[in-house]
Amino acid sequence: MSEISTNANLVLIREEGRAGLITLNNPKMLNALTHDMLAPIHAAYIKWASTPRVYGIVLDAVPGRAFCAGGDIRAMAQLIKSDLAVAEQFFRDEYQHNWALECFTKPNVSLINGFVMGGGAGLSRYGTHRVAGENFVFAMPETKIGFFPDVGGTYFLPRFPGETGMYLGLTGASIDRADAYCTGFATHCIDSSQFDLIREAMIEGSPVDAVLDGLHRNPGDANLARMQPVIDRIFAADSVEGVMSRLDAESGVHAHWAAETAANLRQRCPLSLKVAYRALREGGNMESLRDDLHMEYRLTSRFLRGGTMYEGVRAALIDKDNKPVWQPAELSEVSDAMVDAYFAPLGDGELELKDYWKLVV
Ligand code: QUE
Repeated sequence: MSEISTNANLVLIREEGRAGLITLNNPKMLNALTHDMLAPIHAAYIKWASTPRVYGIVLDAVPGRAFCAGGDIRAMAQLIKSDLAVAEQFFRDEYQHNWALECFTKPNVSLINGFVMGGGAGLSRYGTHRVAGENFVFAMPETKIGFFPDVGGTYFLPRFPGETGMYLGLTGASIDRADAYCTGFATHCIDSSQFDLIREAMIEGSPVDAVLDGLHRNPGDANLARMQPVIDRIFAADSVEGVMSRLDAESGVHAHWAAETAANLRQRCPLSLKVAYRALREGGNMESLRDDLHMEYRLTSRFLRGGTMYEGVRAALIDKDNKPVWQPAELSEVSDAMVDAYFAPLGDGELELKDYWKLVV
């Protein structure tokens, strides 16, 4: 881990009064997470965990389109080709940070007013409070880039109501703050014009629940809640092929939605869909995020070595043709044995999450 002060321009870290304040500051890159950002963020949490003056943490982003769009997968695509060991170390450190956040006991408030996707969800989800501003947009879009919903996505998505997490994890669909509030991803809906008040209250050490509950406003009806009965009926199928055939068979008022959803899924990486489906089911039965991250790291290690991730990033972010050529190209060509191989233990290469009490001394 590098010093808390390195690359301080990409992430601003300071203490004010009773608060530790972290601001993501690379808006041109939609605050996509890099190793250089992650290391000082992690170090700050570890330090503040044992700083009595610090009542709690506020994580936010400079005003712009994004809170955090995910990992810097453009850089990751290059690393896959140049240095696989460094690529793997990024994910190890990211998952270690996710686990540290899950163990962190002080108030830990993310102020989110823009895209929060992938790695950005991992930075915020395990805090105590997630405040959604008016421009909040959440997604776990990794099946679009030949990967899977990681950073504990396979742990928290199955804990969304019914099959809504399976729907979001497979399709990569985006949701607004009313939807995110009904899933529990957002704990409060507060317009960004009020974010200064929240920061000030944290700096004063005012009890966080009373502050946020007082500012929260009803976000209105959630599309996702309205769609949940049909999502539950279709995404409860016991395989991706089962989901597809239920979508294709849908008639009546939801036929148009089902056709669009099926067309969307047919553009996703078939291997990603089958691995994500199984990981979301298994993650839903796990007792701890810790166990889930061990599973996810096995998958990550396999995806880094498979060809799909590079191809997905190429099509979405490098060439921007949005025409990924997936191998295998069809769901029917992704065998159970191929999926099993992704879940197999890594031997000497397993993720080893440090116990939190060994991090915080
Ligand atoms: C799926 C993803 C990501 C994505 C696009 C997808 C993702 C991510 C980015 C991204 C956005 C802006 C950047 C950048 C990366 O796009 O995780 O470097 O400047 O970080 O379809 O998972």
